Amino acid sequence: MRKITNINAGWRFLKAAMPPATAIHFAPQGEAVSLPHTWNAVDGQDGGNDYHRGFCWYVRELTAEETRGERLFLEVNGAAHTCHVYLNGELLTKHEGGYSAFRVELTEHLRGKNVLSLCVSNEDNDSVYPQKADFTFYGGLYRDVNLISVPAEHFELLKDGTPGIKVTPVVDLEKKTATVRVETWHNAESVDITVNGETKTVERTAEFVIENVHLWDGLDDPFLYTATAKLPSGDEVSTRFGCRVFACDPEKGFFLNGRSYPLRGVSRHQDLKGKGNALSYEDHKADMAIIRELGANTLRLAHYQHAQEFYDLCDENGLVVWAEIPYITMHMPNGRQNTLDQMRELITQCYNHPCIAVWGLSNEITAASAVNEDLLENHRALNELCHRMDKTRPTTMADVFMLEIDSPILEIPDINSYNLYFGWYLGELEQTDEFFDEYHAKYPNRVIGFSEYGADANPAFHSSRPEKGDYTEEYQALYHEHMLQMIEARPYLWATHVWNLFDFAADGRDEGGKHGENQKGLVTFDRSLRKDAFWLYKAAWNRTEPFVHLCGKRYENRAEDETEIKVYSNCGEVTLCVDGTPVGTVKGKTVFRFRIPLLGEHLIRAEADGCGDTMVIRRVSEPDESYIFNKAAANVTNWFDADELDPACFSVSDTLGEIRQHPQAGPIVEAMMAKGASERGDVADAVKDNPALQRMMGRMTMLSLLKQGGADEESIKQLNRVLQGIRK
Ligand code: GCB
Repeated sequence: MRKITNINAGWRFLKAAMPPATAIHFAPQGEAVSLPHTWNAVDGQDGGNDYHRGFCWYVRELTAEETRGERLFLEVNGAAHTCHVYLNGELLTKHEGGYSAFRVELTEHLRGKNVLSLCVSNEDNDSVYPQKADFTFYGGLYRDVNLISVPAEHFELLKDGTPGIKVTPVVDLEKKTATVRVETWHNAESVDITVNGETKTVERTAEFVIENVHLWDGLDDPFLYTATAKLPSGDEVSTRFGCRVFACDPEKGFFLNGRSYPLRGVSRHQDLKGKGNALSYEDHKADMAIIRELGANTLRLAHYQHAQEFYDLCDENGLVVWAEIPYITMHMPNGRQNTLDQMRELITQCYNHPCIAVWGLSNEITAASAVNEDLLENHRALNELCHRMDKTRPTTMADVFMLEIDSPILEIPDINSYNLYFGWYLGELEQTDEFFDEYHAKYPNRVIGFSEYGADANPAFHSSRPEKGDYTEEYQALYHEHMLQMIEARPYLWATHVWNLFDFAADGRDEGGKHGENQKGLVTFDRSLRKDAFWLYKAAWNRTEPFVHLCGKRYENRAEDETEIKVYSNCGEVTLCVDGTPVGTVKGKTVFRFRIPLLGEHLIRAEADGCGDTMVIRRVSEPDESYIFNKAAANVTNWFDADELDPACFSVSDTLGEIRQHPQAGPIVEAMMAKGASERGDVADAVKDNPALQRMMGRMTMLSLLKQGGADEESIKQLNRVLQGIRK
């Protein structure tokens, strides 16, 4: 019989590099910790990019009861990022890669008294991914650690953390049948495999046919079967599986079980405020509840292998998943083997999950690396590995916006996706639309998706004239309103994923009024607050629970005579009441806009289909400064909008592209750009040498470019005065 003993409790933690014998010696003085544990729960979330990246030790004595059994294996579900396992001071194995599980056999090395010590490191190096990205690379033993005791005859445990059983269902939608191939790995002569009440005794592999198959049908009906395999010794493994057909069409997008099923959802990191990546099962479940409430039908589980419990939750809840390894931002010539190892482990450990639709090879890998032969080779090797290990799922890649659409790297994965941040980091919102239109026109036979998009918002900041870079809740909402429409108008996009469902730790960031956080989440890092943009997507995606949401609840003090009241709802008609009196009803879809005069303090209520939402706002005489993050930028906008511009002449509201073509105005902005470039060194070189970036900048207004470059109010005014003197 197989016995699994969880050993999360009772560890001693030492935050220092030292030889194994020293670690054992000092262990009693170490901090008593229980797993899951990370040593970066605080310093990895508070900004400064100064969290501890180094070697730490976890030491634990194993009891006689825990070590009982014929053969004993240690299972580590997540040791970030490199782990050396010692038993009684003897090195048993080394594992590289912080997000996948591994096992090691202890049997031959057990003594009377047994001390397990794990040296875990998140130190930087040039061969284990990830090394460059914004999210915090927490170090720790942050997922379960178990002992598995099995009889001499048992299922394979070591190879890439295999579950020992692999299930491949192939569905015939017309006949309503599934042919289910079950492969097993073990050291016995035969195995009994059971699927759907039928048992077959075979050497290793059996095939079953399920008639009238009950499909795994996404959110509507994520039905799961179970396959069980048992050896004569009594060792048993089982896995759930789902029968479904995924398909992608370059024109029509994604299909589930033969019907159109546009994948619309969000990305998620495994981390939480105050806990780092050391999440409990309850935390995972709480995240899933928010995802279900939102109504997303797909998740990109970025940027690494997530916990098995979470893929299980996706199976059970019918989410279609993009799974990936942390081959991210920067290609490392010494890292090829690590990418292959991590991908092998991902596919071996996750193959049976029906939720997974695609394997992601890399993320924005050309952001800090050139497309050279080594990088291409690495991608080809990964792609071949995926195809060899899994004949049923396509590969994909998340491309960075400045990667040329005719780059040879795009030909490697089966389907593609772009991360685009027009309207946030660079450019205007509409450039996203143009990008996809151009791509689709040029490559009508390629499947393309939108793997990341988002804008940061700190829910403390507000504006009635939201704009890029102001970190207001209102700009984030407007950004996503645009993207929602852009996506709805392009059904060919096989999947779209908001970056990100939750704010997350990025210790190197210090922006938008917070240290150490990426604030592109629709929900705050501690999950306590849903930003307005959350309700936008809920209105568009959640079809089961009617609701109305008043936007701008946190924007209480408004210095204006008239104000916009915006409502997000999945109902078809919304009525607005001010101080108890109905003032209007709007019919529509998702976004409902009203304008009302502001006289003093008002009680605002929106109603639809028996649901309601209420807020209080008030008129104030001066803008509430606490709502403004970037006061300098806000001044520029106010000044600029108030100014009278002569439309017959150039101004900073024209695009760089238009101004550049004019014989008199062109050289002026070129000179200004050259001066800026000489002050910015290598960044400017990257821009100069990148034609895609140059084209994108050409479409931006001069004002937007200058603000993005941090220009002060005076120099913007100065340039505007000069341009206003030049007739178009
Ligand atoms: C990206 C990365 C993601 C970042 C995101 C951002 O393109 O893939 O890891 O967090 O941009 O917010 O800048």
